[in-house]
Amino acid sequence: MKKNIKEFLDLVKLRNGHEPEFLQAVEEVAETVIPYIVKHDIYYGKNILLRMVEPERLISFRVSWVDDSGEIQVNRGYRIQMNSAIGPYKGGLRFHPTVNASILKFLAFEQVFKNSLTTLPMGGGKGGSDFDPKGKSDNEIMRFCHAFMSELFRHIGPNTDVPAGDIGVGAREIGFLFGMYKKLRNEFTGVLTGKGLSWGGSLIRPEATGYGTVYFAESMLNTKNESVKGKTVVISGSGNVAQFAAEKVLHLGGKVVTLSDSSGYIYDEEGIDEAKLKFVMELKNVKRGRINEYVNAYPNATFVAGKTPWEVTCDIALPCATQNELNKNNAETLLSNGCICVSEGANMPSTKGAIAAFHDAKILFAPGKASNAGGVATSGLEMSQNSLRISWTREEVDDRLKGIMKNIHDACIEYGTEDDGYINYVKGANIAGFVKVADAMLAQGIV
Ligand code: NDP
Ligand code: 2IT
Repeated sequence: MKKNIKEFLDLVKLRNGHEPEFLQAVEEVAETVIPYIVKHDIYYGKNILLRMVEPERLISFRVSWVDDSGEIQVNRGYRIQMNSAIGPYKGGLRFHPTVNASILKFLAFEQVFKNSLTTLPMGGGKGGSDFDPKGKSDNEIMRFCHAFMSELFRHIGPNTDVPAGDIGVGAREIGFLFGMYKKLRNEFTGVLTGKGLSWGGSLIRPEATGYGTVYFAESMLNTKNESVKGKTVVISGSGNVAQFAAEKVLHLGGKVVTLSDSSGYIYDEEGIDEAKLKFVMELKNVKRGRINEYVNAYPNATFVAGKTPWEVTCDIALPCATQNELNKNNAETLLSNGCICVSEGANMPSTKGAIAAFHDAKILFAPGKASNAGGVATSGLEMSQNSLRISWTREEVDDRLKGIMKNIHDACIEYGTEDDGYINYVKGANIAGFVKVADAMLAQGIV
């Protein structure tokens, strides 16, 4: 078995040696999926995983735009169309200076498995740009988004590829992107998700990733006759996912004590209640400020510069910022402080060493492709509503989201339960996600 995995990874490394994040994501999948393939004749010898690590299409393009001082700026735009076996490519757009092909390929690869887990008909894709939205005016954001879409529009469509938000791309950016797509195509369609409510958006889509991450934590805790109620929760990030994860923890009776951004974290021992969370949402989404401003409004809280919140004692940790933000040392600190549950809101926030530490300690650990799938699942529900030209109520969408998160949890139990009864959610999510895509690829032949 080890030989099969090594040979496969050696080949992937040979082709993608300069892409560390992509290799990290592939390695995690290969280690759990190859043993499953070897045991199942229908998948064995078909090079399915080798086909899955090669994007169906990788698009890279120039984005030129003019900033407020009249300077011409040039950024690089991408769309990775990874796998369309079970539906149109689907996945977010990330605008962040660190964006490159490795990061987008890891995200697109994860997205294929995640979208499969949602039970909805969506293939996997991801895109974005090395554009940095921080400090840009609304007009600069608009000009950049319009320039970006003036190329992307020819590669996407409601039945081809449906982008959405990710880091640095929220409701404002989706609006500008949609406006340019509609103008160029002269079509009003569901080509993007995360749209505003009056122009095709779905209720609960903004909340869905964070809510889903907490629903998943609750399902994991229930397997141990535990729940979020009364638990102390540490959250990283202060963007879309972190904000609504915090909101759902409060709904379920937990106490949130941290939020963060790339400058550091705030610790509020008294708990970030609904009023304080409202302040954070206004600060981040309207004023576009920094999380350290929290302590000016709430002086009993502290700001810890340059650090991540994993040193704070908690029962539950929800990493909701970015990839590789929680390493082996952080994991060991969480464990020695008594943490019993980690549900990833971000994509691949835990390093390989951190995941091994959680598994060795046999705590509840959910990989992002399972626990943060609520966002893209609700994007799938937005696509359905667009096709039907109707809008479901908040309760209808939330009920469907809860049902999908429960299905994903059940699938992880089915494919991930070890002989000693421990649920390995990484193995469960990888195999369950793989089977559906692999079956579709086999049925469609070598294409
Ligand atoms: P936002 O842009 O809304 O927020 C990102 C947050 O993460 C900010 O607080 C940001 O801080 C912080 N962050 C970003 N980069 C870093 C870094 N290098 N180090 C420390 N903190 C960082 O993004 P989202 O909330 O939408 O996304 C967060 C994560 O969730 C990402 O991993 C994304 O892929 C994932 N995700 C998002 C989904 C969605 O629907 N939006 C769905 C599923 C997963 P700062 O302002 O300082 O950069
Ligand atoms: O990583 C993700 O799942 C997202 N950024 C959401 C993708 C989507 O299409 O809603």
